[in-house]
Amino acid sequence: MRIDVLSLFPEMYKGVLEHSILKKAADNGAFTCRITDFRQYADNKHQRVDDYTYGGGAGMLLMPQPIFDAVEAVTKDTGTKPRIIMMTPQGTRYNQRYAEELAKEDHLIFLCGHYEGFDERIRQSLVTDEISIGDYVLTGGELASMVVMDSVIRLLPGVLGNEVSAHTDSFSNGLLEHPQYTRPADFRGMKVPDVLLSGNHKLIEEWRHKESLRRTLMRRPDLLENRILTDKEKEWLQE
Ligand code: 6GU
Repeated sequence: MRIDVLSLFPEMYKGVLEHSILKKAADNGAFTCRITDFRQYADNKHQRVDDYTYGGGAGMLLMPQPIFDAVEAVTKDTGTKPRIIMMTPQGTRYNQRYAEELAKEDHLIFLCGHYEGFDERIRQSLVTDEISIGDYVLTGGELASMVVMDSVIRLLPGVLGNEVSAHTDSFSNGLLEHPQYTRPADFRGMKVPDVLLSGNHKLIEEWRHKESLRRTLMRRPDLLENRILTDKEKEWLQE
């Protein structure tokens, strides 16, 4: 996967892409990431990228020209059609399903504003997706784009060493993760449930599934609203 980020603060991405799983994924060629400061595409003498809003009012808006030109520059010579993603609190609320959809793409371009909003023509004629990462306001789209990038990159083939972990973790089956334990079996009198020590894999799977369902019901009942329950799951919820 190819990832391009257009941001006025490219330094913010330092560190995030250079550690742990993301670094390993980049080193292994699972993705390439290029951060572009779109100020360099401003065609005016002072390299301005924003201007006052028509009609008046407080605040500045990012102008179309530098962003259109920057997108044209990063898409030239790439045969494929990119997803052009505007990071904005007005966007579609991001979730795991969205991450899975983006992970199938060849090329993602993130547009990040800071302080300012975007001229509406960027939305209308350039952008394919508008994404918000939740119902709160950040100072800019950079952190939000890093959240999206992280969640997409970990789904790319070969990135998670243990392939099952991407499929069994929270949300991929629509449920929260079940409780987990490591050694010792008894820590200060707090014991690991017997079933997990039983060696009976069928019973263990059933216990985990049931605990996932129970935890989801207690903490995030909203996740069950749009999920079709199996007969077995309905039975468990009756208990
Ligand atoms: Cl994508 N941007 C900003 N500025 N704030 C946000 C957001 C994005 N998602 C949630 N809050």
